[in-house]
Amino acid sequence: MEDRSAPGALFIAFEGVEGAGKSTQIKLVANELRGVGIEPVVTREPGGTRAGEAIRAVALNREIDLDPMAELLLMLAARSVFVREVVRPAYDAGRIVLTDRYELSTFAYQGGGRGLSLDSIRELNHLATGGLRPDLSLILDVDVDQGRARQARGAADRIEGEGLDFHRRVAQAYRELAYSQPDVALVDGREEIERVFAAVWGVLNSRFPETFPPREG
Ligand code: T5A
Repeated sequence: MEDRSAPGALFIAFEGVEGAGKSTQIKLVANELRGVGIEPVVTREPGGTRAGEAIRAVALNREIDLDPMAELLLMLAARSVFVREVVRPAYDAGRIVLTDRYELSTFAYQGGGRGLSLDSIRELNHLATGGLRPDLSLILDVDVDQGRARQARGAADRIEGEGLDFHRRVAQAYRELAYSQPDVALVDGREEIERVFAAVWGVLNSRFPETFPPREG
């Protein structure tokens, strides 16, 4: 991140394919933080703001056709508002922000999945975020089939409804991102929920021990 504004501030993004367990792990991390007296800001992308939720409704609506560039620009429009209204104020106030998806989703889905140029995504993402990057992106790595099987039955949204090849390219892009950047960690998300949580907390504890103390037991 470019400018650390307040002591204690942290911005952590949870990433992964559909049904990887991001929301589940965010809830567990938030509860554990509350147990040590910290109330985190829990949010998601696309969404987290009024404009962002409206953009999400369009971007994920399977009745609406979007070409890959239009999809990218919608994600980034939502992100621009998200940074300005949610992340930046919380960060400046020294809060811990836990978000379900952020910029790696764009590299994985619009880059790996849709095949858009990573350089263009990087440039446009920088414009949308003003360079605000997570302190850590934590990717929950699961097999695409396993993630899809975990999701509630019901109508898939526009992106969930893409074919297996698309989702495999997304998963592969995530793995490549994990090995190319030091502020990205890959956690095996295939285990049962409590074991994944132990691994997630272990990563957080090793990176930010003052905020995420060792768990008892
Ligand atoms: N998108 C987003 C882009 O294309 N580009 C972008 O830039 C951005 C920001 C957003 C969509 O937008 C796309 C990507 C997405 O397609 P979403 O709602 O965030 O949509 O994405 P999903 O991944 O579809 O959300 P899910 O809620 O399905 O997945 P989660 O949060 O990863 O999974 P979770 O925690 O809700 O768990 C799903 C189910 O599995 C169980 C849970 O209890 C739940 O029932 N579960 C487990 N079961 C067994 N073992 C475990 N370890 C489990 N962990 C969770």
